[in-house]
Formats: sequence, structure tokens, C-alpha cells
Amino acid sequence: ASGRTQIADHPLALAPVSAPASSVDGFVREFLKNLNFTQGVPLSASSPNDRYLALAHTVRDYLMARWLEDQRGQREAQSKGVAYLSAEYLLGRQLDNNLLASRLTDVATEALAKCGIDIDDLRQQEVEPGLGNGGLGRLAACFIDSLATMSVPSIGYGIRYEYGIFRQTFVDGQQVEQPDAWLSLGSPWEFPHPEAAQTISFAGHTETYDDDGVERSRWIPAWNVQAVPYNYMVPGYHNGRVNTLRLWRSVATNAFDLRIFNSGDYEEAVRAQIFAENISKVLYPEDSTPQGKELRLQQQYFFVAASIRDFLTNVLAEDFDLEKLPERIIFQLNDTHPVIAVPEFMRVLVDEKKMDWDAAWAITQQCFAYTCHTLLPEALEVWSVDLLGRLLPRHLEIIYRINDEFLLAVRERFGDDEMRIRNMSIVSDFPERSVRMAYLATVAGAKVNGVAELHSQLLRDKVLPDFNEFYPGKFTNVTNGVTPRRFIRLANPQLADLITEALGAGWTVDLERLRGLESFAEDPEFRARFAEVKAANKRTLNTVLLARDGLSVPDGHMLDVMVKRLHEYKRQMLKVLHIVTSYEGIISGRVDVKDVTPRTFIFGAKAAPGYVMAKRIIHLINAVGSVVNADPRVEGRLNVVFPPNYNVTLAERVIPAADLSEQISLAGKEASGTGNMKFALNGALTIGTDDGANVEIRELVGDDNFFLFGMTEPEVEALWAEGYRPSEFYQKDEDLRRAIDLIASGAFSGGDRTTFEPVVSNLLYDDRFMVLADYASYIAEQGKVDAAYGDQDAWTRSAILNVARSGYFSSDRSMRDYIQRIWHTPPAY
Ligand code: 4GP
Repeated sequence: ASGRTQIADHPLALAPVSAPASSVDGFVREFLKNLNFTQGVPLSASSPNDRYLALAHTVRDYLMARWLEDQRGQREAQSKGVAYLSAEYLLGRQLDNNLLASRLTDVATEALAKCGIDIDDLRQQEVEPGLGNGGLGRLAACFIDSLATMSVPSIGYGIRYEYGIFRQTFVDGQQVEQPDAWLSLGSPWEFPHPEAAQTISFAGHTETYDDDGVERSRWIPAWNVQAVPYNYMVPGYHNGRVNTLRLWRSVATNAFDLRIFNSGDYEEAVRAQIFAENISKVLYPEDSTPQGKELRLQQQYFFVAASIRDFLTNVLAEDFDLEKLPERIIFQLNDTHPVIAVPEFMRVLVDEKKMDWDAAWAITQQCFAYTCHTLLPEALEVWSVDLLGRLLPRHLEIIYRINDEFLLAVRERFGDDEMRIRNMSIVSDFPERSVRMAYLATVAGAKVNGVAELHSQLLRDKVLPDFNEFYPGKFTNVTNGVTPRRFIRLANPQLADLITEALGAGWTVDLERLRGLESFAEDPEFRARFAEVKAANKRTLNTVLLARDGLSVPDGHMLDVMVKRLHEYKRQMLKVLHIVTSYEGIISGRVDVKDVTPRTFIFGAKAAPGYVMAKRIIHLINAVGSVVNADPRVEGRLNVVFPPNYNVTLAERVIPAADLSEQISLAGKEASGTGNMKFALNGALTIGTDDGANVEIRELVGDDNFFLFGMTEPEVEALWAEGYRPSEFYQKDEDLRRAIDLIASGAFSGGDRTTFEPVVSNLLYDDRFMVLADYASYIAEQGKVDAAYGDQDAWTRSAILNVARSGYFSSDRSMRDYIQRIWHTPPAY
């Protein structure tokens, strides 16, 4: 027994003694060791995948000591931490980021060179985890990077989707979804812990019972699955800190029935396994079927229930006084997907921990905060009462009670204003009885935040005004941010070096220092070097696109980029109309091709598999591209490039090369945007509406360095109120008519007028996002873009000023705002 105690006390039992030596020879040794002992091959017989995995394991080894130390610290700390609950983490590749964070890039490069290996070849082996869709998933990844870099005690919780978001391919210009098998060659960055699986239950019924004179409820579930944690390292930048991202995988409790197997029914023998594993199969399963909807709710409950249990049982001490929970944790709800955590938390406190309802509710209201990422009403999730009652019967009861008490309080405050009561009820009766998850989150959350100034204001005044009146001070804003580590240091190393040369080190963790570049904008020599970096980035992009998709970015072209999810509100259609207008001008002879500024238009966009109009727009972009690119009359001056499967890896090459950033959503629709920030930080000029964070970008970089067009949000409202008839714009504007007519004529569909007819009639007779209303202003502003681009030196000056003035958009600043306005956590421990 005494021997065991001694071992438990031994430093090695708590954490490895130290990281391997950070020398080239030390790295070589570790790398070869991993090749031999982890991959089981000698260098001479190793495949590129072996080498990549060995390299990744080596980097892990360097981070391990700090990771274990920080996990222990987090368990032992008595201070408050953050648990970020998110259905998505769009991480991007890990290798480079982890090398950068641990200052190992040079050592690793040299060490591998000594082994005869070009580290660049190994970089290409890494398949990025497809665990996110768009903005909110990438935001989550930026936030955990910043939290680690700022040493904030925190953990990210989510789902380890086996296939992630789909891999996009184009067949005849149309999107075809393929499974994204990102795990097929193994992921060296994850640490599975099957022994720490949690049981997560579903369905069944509830009952009340007498618990020593107190009537209590309990849930008798019908089936369950196991949630297996997979841990990922989240290293801070140059601070030795390593936080954790914990993603859950769903497996069957009894994966395999030997009795049935032996009876010969092999399919039935593994049915439970297939059923259970579906939960963590894909991100955002198609939800147009009832089965799809149910699967999404299963996913949401699955990961938040596992995360809450994980925190309560593995992080808190066994004898922790639950009344003190608000001093130890805040769960940040990243949009509505994790909101079912609220009734789950209540269920655990009331049913399992036997806490009094009011006490539990008071605690819950301090332990959650909610971030909304949208303004589109259809994006605010609702769950039918029918589905909720079947899948999570106890949670539905809890939601009803929360709602009853909430509405009682509303009546007390505002009287029996039935209209207001109906508008504020968490449970709505129309069009079917359902639970409004955004309302539940708003009622439960200590704070509710939007993601840019304008968005937060609209959220408060237009989307949830009654709640704002009822809960003064609950609503706040935190403008989004992006991590400068990945999006400048890794994505744009040459710019990073130029900045360091000008400003010295330190700006990577204190991005406001970029202000210092303002004076360099006036220095011709600096401008020339800045322009050279941009040109080099374009050449790199050209090489990448050529290898990846056989596409090219010709020398001397302005790079005009629109990369983001495909959605009508983002208005890729407006961009298409601009291209078609330029093209039509050339082929009709009204514009001399020699006067056209050579531009390459880059698109990157996935459409949700069930979003038919978005897919038609993708088809149209590709169709326009093939016609325009091939037409000799254009003389190569317009070039449309649409690489499929836009992802973080490609973004890191596209953004640093861009000249013009397209942020052209209808005002009042884009919550924030984060791509807009990445472009500005990499010296692209924005053409944009007064929407989302564009507003703040423009304020900071200045009107002279931003191309503003389109209606403002109040103008949009006014036009709606007055009755928007898109066809009137079509009738009035000759250029617009020519562009639309050209599409309608079949010019981009081999003469077939039916192919894009739905797109055209949607524009003419519906046009919910007012593309036609903003067309004229957009085209006029694009004219100014061309003129400005004509003076390259002035353009470069503006580009530098964009970089210099965008330091505010670091996700480190966002995290400081969250800490100050919402979490009230100590900045570090
Ligand atoms: C996105 C918003 O569309 C975008 O404006 C914002 O920058 C981003 O969240 C992060 O806050 N929303 C989503 C979504 O990704 O799925 O609703």
C-alpha cells in the first residue's frame, strides 16, 4: 500500500516530467521514435501519412506536459470557468497552428529536413476536420484559440461528427454532396476516452413519486446511448497554455447482439449500433423529414447532456456545494442548438440533486448566457411539442413550468395583455404547438448578446423587444472577432513578417498595435513591399488552385472575392448580376473590352443540401463562369473561379490574396460577418452594405477606404412597408434589364430558357432580399472600385490603412468583452 502511495505522489504520476528537448536533434529523436513506436515503421519504409502522423504525435508530445498540468489546474482551481457549448467547431488544420503556438515551426522544419523530408509535403497530408458549417462554427474555433492564448480557464464542448459537413463537388456545374470522410486516415489530434463514456437517455415517460413527504418527478427513459469523450488540445499562442476541446461521439450501449448474430440475422444484430452511431454521424442532417428533425434534436440533447454531466462529475469536487455553481461556471450557448441544456440542467438539479425548484431556477439563470447569430426569423429554432414530448418528456414538463412562471411574471408586470403574452410565450401555438428555443434561452440566460453593434440593436429593438422591456440590462453586444494567429500569422506569413519588421513583435496578441502601421502607409517603400506581399500571395493562390482544381488567377487581375455560405440574404446573386452586366457590356459592344479592368471573381460557397434556390444560384455561377471565361471577346479580362468545397484551408490561401472583399448582404440581415474582418486584416478593401460588422469596419477604416453602397436598414424597412415590387426596378434600369434578359435568354444554359427560369422569376416577382433594389447602387460603386484600382499606389495605401485600423477585430478583444460584460470570470488563474 505504501508503495502505491509513493507512486501516486511521484511527479511522473501527475504529469510527465518535461517536454522533449526543443532542439533540432531532440525533435529528430522524438519524430523517429514516433515513426517507429506509434506508426510501427522505419523511416525508410514510411508513407507520407506515416510521417505526417509521426510529426503530429511529436508535436503533441511537446504540448503534453502543459496540457496535463493545465487540466489538473482547472480541476483544482476554485475560480470560475467558461464552458462553451457549440454544435460546430470549424477548426481548420491543426498541425501548423500547434507548431506555431508552441514555437516549434523552425525546429520541426529543420529536423524534418535532416530526415530528408520537406515539411510542406506533410502539411498537405492533413485533412481538416469538417466539424463546422459557417460563421458560428469558425467563430467558436477563434474563441477557443483566444481563450487559450489569454489563459482563461475554459473548455469547449461539441460533437465529434464522423463525417462532418459534406464535401462539395460540382457535376455539370451543380452541387453534389459527398460524405466528408475526414477521419479515414486517422486523426492524430484526438484522445478518445471510452472508459469515461456517459450514458445519455431518451424517450420513455415521467412519473411522480413521494420522496419522504416531498412530491418529486422522475424520468423513466426508454433507450440510451453512450457519449464517448474525445479530447483535443487547444494550445495558446506562445504562453505555454493548453486548453481542452471535448467532443462527444455516440456509440451503442449494447453494440452487438451475439444471440441474434448467431441466429443468422446479421443486420439485426448490429441495428442498435447503427442507430446509436447516427447521432454523431453528420453535422446538420437534412431536416426536411420528421426523422431528420428528430435526429437533430437527439444530437443537441446528446452533447449538452454529456457536457453538463461531465462538468458536474469530473470537474467539480464530489462534495461541491451546488448553491455555489454560479461562482464556478458559466455555460455559453452558441446559438439555439445547445439551448436544451437549460431544461437538462434544471432536471439534474431538481430531479437528481433534489434541489428546490426556485433555488435551481435562480442558479440556472446565472449559469447560462446566450449568443444569437442571426436575424432571420426562420433561423431561430423551434421544436414541436409533439417531438419534444416523445424524445424528452421530462424536459417538456420543465419547459412548461418555466414558461408558466415566466408568463405569470409578465402578467404581473404588464397586466393581462393577451397579445403580449402570446408574443412572449416560450411555447407558441402557431402554426403548430412548439417551443421557441431562442425565447427559452433569453428567459434562462443571464445575458443575451448579438454579434455586432447593429445586430444587437436590431435583436433588442426588433426581434425581442418585449423581452428587452421585461429584462432591462439583459441584452448586450459583443462584436465578433477573428484570431490573428491563424488568419494573419499562419495564413499570411509574409505580411506577418513585414508587420513585425515595422512594429516589432507582440502585435499578434495585442492587435491594436497594428495602428502603428498608419504612418507606414505614407512610406512609398513600405507600400511597395506591401504590394509585393499581395502579389506573392496571389501567385501562391494561383499555384494552389491550379493543383487543387485546375483553376487559375491570371497575373495582373484584381482579385474580387466572395466566400461564405450560399444564402439568398448574402446576395451572391447581386455579384452574379455585376459579372453578367460587365459581360453583357462587352459582347454588346457598348463597352470597349480594353476599358475593362481585368478581374478574377472568386466564389467559395456551400449550399445547404435541402436549399433548392441556393443550389440553383451555384449552378448559375458555374454556368456564367464557363461562358464568360471561354468567350474570346472578353479577352480574358473577366475570369470567374469557383473552386468547390471551400473550407478553412482554402480560406487561408484566398483571403491573403484578395484585393476586394464582397460583403453585400441586404442591410439588416447579416448578423455580423467574420470573413469581412479577415479580409480587412489582410489588406483587402471592402465593398459592402451598411450591415453587420461592416458598419464597424467602415467606421474604423474610414469612408475613404471602404466602398459603401445600398440601402440602410431603415430604408429597407421603409421600402418593404411601402410595397416592394422588384419588377419596377427591372423596368426602369436598362443595364439591369439587359443582364436579367441575358440570363433568361438561355445564354448561360446552352440556349435552354428553363434552366434558370426559377432564378429569374424569383428575382422579378419575389426578391425577398431586394437584390434589384440595390443593383444600381452596387454597379455604380463597382465603377468607383475600378477607378480606384487604377491608381495602384493609392489602393495599396488604403489597403495598409485597412490593416492598421482593424486591430479591434481580434477575437482576443471579443473574449475580453465577454469576460467583462457576460462571464465575469477572472482573466486567468
Ligand atoms: C453566422 C452569421 O450569419 C454571421 O453573420 C456571423 O458572423 C456568424 O454567425 C458568427 O456570429 N450565423 C451562422 C448560423 O453561422 O448558422 O446562424
